Amino acid sequence: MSNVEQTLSIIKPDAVERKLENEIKEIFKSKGFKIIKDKKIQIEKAEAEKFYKVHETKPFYNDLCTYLSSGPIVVMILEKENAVVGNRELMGATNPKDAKDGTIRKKYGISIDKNSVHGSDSIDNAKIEIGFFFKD
Ligand code: IDP
Ligand code: MG
Repeated sequence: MSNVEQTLSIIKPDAVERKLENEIKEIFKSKGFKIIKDKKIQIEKAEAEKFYKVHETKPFYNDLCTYLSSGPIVVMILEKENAVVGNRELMGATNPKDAKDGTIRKKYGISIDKNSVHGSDSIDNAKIEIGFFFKD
């Protein structure tokens, strides 16, 4: 049974700023993810607030939204068997200090807020997040 899924990945401002876009894309491709769509954009803070609305009660919400809108990001639709979980595994733990060897956050993450990548955490959220950035 094939279980091909799509998930949303974001290369966050800290990684784009360090010119890691191509390196990170190559990691995804080498692990069997297809990059179905991608674009480099900069979003307004209000859009970041919508995107991260699930975190609106958290103490870090304001800084998180300021950060995500602080510079260019690369948003991508990734496709693979079990892409949602597979991407979360490849990203590693939210805090790069806790991320395992071989994960993107271990390799590139600077801190819990500047952790280089975002990935959808469920199939339902993947659909919502893909729709958020890729409307057609
Ligand atoms: P995730 O990105 O691994 O799914 P979430 O808990 O969904 O982690 O948090 C969203 C983002 O908010 C994280 O990637 C990180 O950038 C930031 N964040 C999460 N927890 C903290 C915190 O305790 N302090 C500062 N930033 C945080
Ligand atoms: Mg999350």
